[in-house]
Amino acid sequence: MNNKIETLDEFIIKTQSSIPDSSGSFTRLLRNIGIAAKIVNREVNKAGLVNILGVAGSTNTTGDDVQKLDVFANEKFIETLATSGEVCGIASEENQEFIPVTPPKNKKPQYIVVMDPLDGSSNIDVNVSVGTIFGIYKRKSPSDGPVTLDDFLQKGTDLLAAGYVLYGTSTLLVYTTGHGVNGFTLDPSIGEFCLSHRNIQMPVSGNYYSVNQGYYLKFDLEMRRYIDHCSDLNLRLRYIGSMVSDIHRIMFQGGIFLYPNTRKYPKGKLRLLYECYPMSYIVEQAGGMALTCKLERILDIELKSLHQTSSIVMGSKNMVLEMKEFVERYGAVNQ
Ligand code: P6P
Repeated sequence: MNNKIETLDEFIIKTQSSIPDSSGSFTRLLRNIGIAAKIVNREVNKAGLVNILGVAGSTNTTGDDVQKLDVFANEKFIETLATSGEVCGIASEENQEFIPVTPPKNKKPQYIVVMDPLDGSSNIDVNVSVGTIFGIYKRKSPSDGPVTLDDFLQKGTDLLAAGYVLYGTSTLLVYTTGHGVNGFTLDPSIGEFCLSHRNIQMPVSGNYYSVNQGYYLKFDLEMRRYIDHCSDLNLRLRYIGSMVSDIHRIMFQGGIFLYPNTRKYPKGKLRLLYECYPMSYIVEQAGGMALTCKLERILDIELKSLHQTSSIVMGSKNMVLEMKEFVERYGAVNQ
């Protein structure tokens, strides 16, 4: 029985051959994301002890109150990514505009990082799990020029890698480069993310559905009918208010996550670039599905603006296909 610990760094180096033209840059970038996650984890774990709880007094692109830990996480990820020397630009939920990164001398960084540095931050003050979501693209503009908005307006199918960090009962980093999904658990005693969940495969069905029931009456008919069906089947409703946490459960136990459009969010609430695309890439790589409530594949949707939102239904393949039947039967899409 091989019980040798395999660290994230070792795993990245071992699998870097699967990354096109990997000159070590991609490896260094992923390792820096792991470093930033460890720094944020340290603060998340002691948030109750030091004065970084509570609202920072500003709001982000969706009008959510920005919590101090949001600001800390955003700053740490930007700082760590920028000093990696591998990133030419960053887009963050916390920043209205993209952030160009000045390259080190004699380097022409090729990678763009999009991120939600602290997803579900309304949970921070009540000690409920939160997460980080990230995606990595290759720049499209010439590498000797400035990074442009077009470098960020790429579809989900153009992602090179996507991952999330879950700051929960333990801290996990889960990511894909298009060759399956692997999970790494942080071992605080050695300060390393260690391979703990190899080649994660999502169950094709499950007993959980995850939706904000409070908006039920504001969903379209077909969504309400499908949610009624989940209830009729006595499925268990689990909704944490942090997409990373809700999807992480589904990755292992199966189930379906829904954030449909409502009157308040007619185009959906969740952000395509740094929430829906990366999480959908991971879900598909684990054998699941991710669609809009109008049955478009999330990864295929054209991105027209940095903070564009979308409705989303994602999770176990058979459950998403069943939801699709309800949309076809009750949805305005057929009228
Ligand atoms: P609501 C967190 O703010 C988030 O972006 C996702 O992580 C989460 O699934 C959703 O919004 C929760 O939104 O409207 O149910 O509070």
